[in-house]
Amino acid sequence: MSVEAQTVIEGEKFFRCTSSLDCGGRCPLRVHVNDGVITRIEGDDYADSDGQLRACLRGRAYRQFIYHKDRLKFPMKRVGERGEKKFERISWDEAMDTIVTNLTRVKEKYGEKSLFFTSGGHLGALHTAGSLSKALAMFGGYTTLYGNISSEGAVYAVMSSYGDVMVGHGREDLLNAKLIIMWGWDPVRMISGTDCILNLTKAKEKGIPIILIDPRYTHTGAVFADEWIPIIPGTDAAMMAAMANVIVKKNLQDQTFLDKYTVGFDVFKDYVLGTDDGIEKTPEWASKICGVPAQRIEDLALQYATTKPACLMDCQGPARASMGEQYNRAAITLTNMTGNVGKPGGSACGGLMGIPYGHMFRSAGIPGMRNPAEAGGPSIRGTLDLNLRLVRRIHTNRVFDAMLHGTAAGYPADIHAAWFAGGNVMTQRGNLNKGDKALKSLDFTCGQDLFLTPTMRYCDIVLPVSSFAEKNDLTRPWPSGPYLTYANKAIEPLGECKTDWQIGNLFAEKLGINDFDEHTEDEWLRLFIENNPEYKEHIKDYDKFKAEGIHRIKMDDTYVAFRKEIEDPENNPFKTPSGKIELFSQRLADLDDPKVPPVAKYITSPEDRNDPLMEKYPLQLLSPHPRVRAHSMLQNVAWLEETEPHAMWINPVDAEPRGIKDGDEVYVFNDRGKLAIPAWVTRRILPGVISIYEGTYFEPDEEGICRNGCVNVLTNDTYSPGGAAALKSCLVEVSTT
Ligand SMILES: Nc1nc2c(c(=O)[nH]1)N[C@H]1C(S)=C(S)[C@@H](COP(=O)(O)OP(=O)(O)OC[C@H]3O[C@@H](n4cnc5c(=O)[nH]c(N)nc54)[C@H](O)[C@@H]3O)O[C@H]1N2
Ligand SMILES: Nc1nc2c(c(=O)[nH]1)N[C@H]1C(S)=C(S)[C@@H](COP(=O)(O)OP(=O)(O)OC[C@H]3O[C@@H](n4cnc5c(=O)[nH]c(N)nc54)[C@H](O)[C@@H]3O)O[C@H]1N2
Ligand SMILES: [Mo]
Repeated sequence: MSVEAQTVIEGEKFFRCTSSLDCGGRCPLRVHVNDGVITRIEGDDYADSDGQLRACLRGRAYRQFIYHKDRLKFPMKRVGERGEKKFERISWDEAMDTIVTNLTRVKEKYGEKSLFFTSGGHLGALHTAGSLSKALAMFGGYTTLYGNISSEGAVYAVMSSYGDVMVGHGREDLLNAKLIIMWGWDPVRMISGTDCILNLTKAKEKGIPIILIDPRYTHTGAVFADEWIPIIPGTDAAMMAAMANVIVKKNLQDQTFLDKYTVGFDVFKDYVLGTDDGIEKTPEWASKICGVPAQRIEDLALQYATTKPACLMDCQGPARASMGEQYNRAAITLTNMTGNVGKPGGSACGGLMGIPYGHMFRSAGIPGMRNPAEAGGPSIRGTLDLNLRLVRRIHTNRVFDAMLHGTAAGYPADIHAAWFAGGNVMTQRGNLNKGDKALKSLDFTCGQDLFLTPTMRYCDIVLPVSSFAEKNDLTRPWPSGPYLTYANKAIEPLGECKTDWQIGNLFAEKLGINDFDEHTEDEWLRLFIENNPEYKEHIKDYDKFKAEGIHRIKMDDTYVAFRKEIEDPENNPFKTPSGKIELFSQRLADLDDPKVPPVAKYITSPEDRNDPLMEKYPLQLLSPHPRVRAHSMLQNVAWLEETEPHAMWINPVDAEPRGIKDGDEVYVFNDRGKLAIPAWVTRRILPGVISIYEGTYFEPDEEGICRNGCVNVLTNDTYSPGGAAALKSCLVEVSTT
């Protein structure tokens, strides 16, 4: 422990830490340690309470996570069937030897592409699977995933429109808005940056009108919204097109802005007026699709177009659907029509909401190494053609299908072995019953985690990983800053746990690679700061940064996406081919595919309400992120579970005819799977829609029913034409038997 620990209570030290989980925020924590054991975890003590970055209930419960009785402490080998929980303790030597022997065997028999590798779980700089991916590249290479399961729809929308992903504003900018529309955005639950809720609270106190558009009356809606407009999932682009229609008909669009900064608005105008396809996108037209009364659509359009500046907050979740990117593309079009881009109090839309400072997209880490298994073939740089992007990689929501069907089905490889270095695919990807077959079909599997997750249960060798409190690292604010964090090691690793970095090094050592790791932990972390422009600009004194655990970046003005592009367009073109914001994208037009229209459009898609499958499975299933977990992490932490037991949201209109009463255990099913879960009968969800939070472990019983309510036994393992994982496009039925 190199940082000078501070003493507040006799015999007790505290360490300045943060988590590194994929949790929606990044909170300073004070981890109190007595005799090598964590006794308490407290939040930020920054003197200026307005600038405090306060941890949510999850951060406050980390002690039960770190010391959970189910923590893995030793390497293990599987002694039962894949998927069962039967394992035996082995030594690190035996574990690593088994891995090397089997991977070598598979590589020699089937080639390097037959090894699948994926990582995740730790949003830090050093203790990630960086060293392991480097060692695997030296070993010969591997096949991996393409696409961000969180935000690929949003990424597609912003890259085609703006050519850039930095589309967020500093959270304090919410106070500059005269109207806030939360369109599928629920930050009370998903956090959206640790400084978000304080600023939203201030916006509310300031009297700024706040409107929620969501199929669910969310926690954010309940606390902050003046009005909830429920909407049928997957139809946002229709309602947005109708708002655009109203704005155009009243000539309320900011034509000067559109002419100066954008291209192709006329093509979108032809779409909303129906001059191109004969269907005018009126509020009446949209109302039949999205379920929102026509008058309400018209009034909102007028309010939005005449209130300046107005902040339209779209997000990533609604875009995780079979035509998801159109929601973000349409939101981008609306915010441009009203001239709200690049301006304080406005928004660029696009669902990513990141700002550059401390943003997870800007990483520091061990320099990577080219993966030889991906060599050759066409360059995919800059292309929006998803098929091209998938030439060498497997779509992130298609991993199981690729394992089962391989090159015969057009995938880049036939997978025979897999290494899961973090991430929990057997809970967090669509269609887990297919996953069960896929993982059972492999020759060899291994992985590392803090827990015996469902994914680890399918591994032949399982390695135990240290938690964030057991290592020093730079951690990344999610999704925005403006601050940088350092998580200090507070305790020694539990049992024989190692970090991913150490595991990568050990694997390289076993392979006989000499001088693989050039630096110690402390040297690496110092180097990351020296070599990364973002850190280097702000961190002048490493030791001070380490001791304080956080560096708050003083900003002259709040960060506003594209401010300089709008204020000084001559010198700051957008990074699109035209140098302007592309409401019409020629790159998309060139693809000549009706499913990737060059302007935003409402298009029906599989497993929305137009699908004939509705007759068999008449309910749309949403699976938002859980308030009491970070995906599948913080599973079984009693303090958290107690605050919100796992349950399915269902409207009384759907519950009554099915004989479902509040608290009843019900079955939810479709052709992909079946789960059991208690029902929460509530008017907080639109009729025809149910909701189950993602992230409870996949625990099928002997009949294949997941009695732990893991929603991904039901979801699709497909993706949209723009690459969004289609997890929210899912039709089901519910019954009591
Ligand atoms: N139905 C449905 N499914 C979804 C979503 C949805 O909205 N609906 N959302 C999707 C989204 S946005 C995401 S980001 C994904 C998340 O999907 P994953 O990243 O696969 O899920 P996590 O539960 O975050 O898994 C992280 C795992 O890493 C482990 N871990 C933590 N720290 C470390 C470490 O330092 N090293 C290692 N080796 N392991 C570590 C944790 O114990 C945990 O098991 O889920 C997706 N799945
Ligand atoms: N507590 C907690 N916070 C988290 C996470 C976590 O696991 N737990 N995960 C983090 C991660 S990795 C990510 S990517 C983000 C995810 O953030 P998001 O992806 O935005 O969150 P989701 O929970 O998927 O959904 C947001 C809202 O969209 C609504 N919604 C769903 N479908 C539609 C639709 O068709 N139209 C409209 N208008 N609304 C719809 C849902 O009801 C929900 O309220 O959250 C982060 N924050
Ligand atoms: Mo995510």
